Amino acid sequence: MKKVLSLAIICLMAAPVSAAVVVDGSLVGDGYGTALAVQENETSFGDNKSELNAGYGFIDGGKLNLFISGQVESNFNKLEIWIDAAAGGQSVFASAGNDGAGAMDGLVFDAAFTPETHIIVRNGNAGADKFDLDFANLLTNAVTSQFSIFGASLTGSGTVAAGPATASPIEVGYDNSNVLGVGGAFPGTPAAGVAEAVTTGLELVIDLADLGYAGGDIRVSAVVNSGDHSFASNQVLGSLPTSADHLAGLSGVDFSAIDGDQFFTIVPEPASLALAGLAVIGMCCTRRRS
Ligand SMILES: [Ca+2]
Ligand SMILES: [Ca+2]
Ligand SMILES: [Ca+2]
Ligand SMILES: [Ca+2]
Repeated sequence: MKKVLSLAIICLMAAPVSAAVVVDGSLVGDGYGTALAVQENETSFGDNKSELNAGYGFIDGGKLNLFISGQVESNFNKLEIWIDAAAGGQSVFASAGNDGAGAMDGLVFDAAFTPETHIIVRNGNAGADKFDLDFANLLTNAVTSQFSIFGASLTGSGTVAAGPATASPIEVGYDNSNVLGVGGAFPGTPAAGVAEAVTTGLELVIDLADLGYAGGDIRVSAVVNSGDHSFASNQVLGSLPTSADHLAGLSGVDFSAIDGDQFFTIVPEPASLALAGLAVIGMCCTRRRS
């Protein structure tokens, strides 16, 4: 028993501290770790208006925690996020029909990226400030939409209620105060380290079941697009090669023909593995007592 307890203690010590994430649009203190994708292009959609500096994420407690540093302009430009969390999915984008996303139909993903989920984030003023999110299940074409997540504000913390595409709420935090990161001198290459210096942006906590997750890695792709989804910037994570211009219409883009991965990969953390190990140890202890 003493040896078992020692093993358990070692596992706990080895695991990263898994304090509750504060879903506020800041990655400070939440244990996101190092960036999984870093922007290699000065933004073509305006310095500190629309820029995707870096991507972060981890899987914990039955949730995907996702953080994209930077911001999307408050003119209803779109932040497109695709998530590949399961077998199957789309190699070529075919939208669920929400929000005019069909303008991107025909976008070819990297060969190793087959999303089941498409998320649209948008913010601006339509009588009042608002921040909206759509979550589309690309396998069923069900869509969960939530308008004015932060009330009459562009930023804050809030929740997307469960809906046709989601059995659980999505937690959302957004902070658009970034003045660091990549600049606007496109096409061009940002100075080393500037993208990783940004600590604010979009933060999402999504239930794994709503992603169809059954284990393994989760892959994420993000692009800043125009308000009608028809003219994309050069802000993509994983990054486009350096000195990229606007992608323009995504319906004519083939990410598999562009160098590098236009997605990034979230690998289950050692913490999850340690907890799984503890569960096994717990089962052993139970058996011994019985
Ligand atoms: Ca946070
Ligand atoms: Ca897939
Ligand atoms: Ca900037
Ligand atoms: Ca590629």
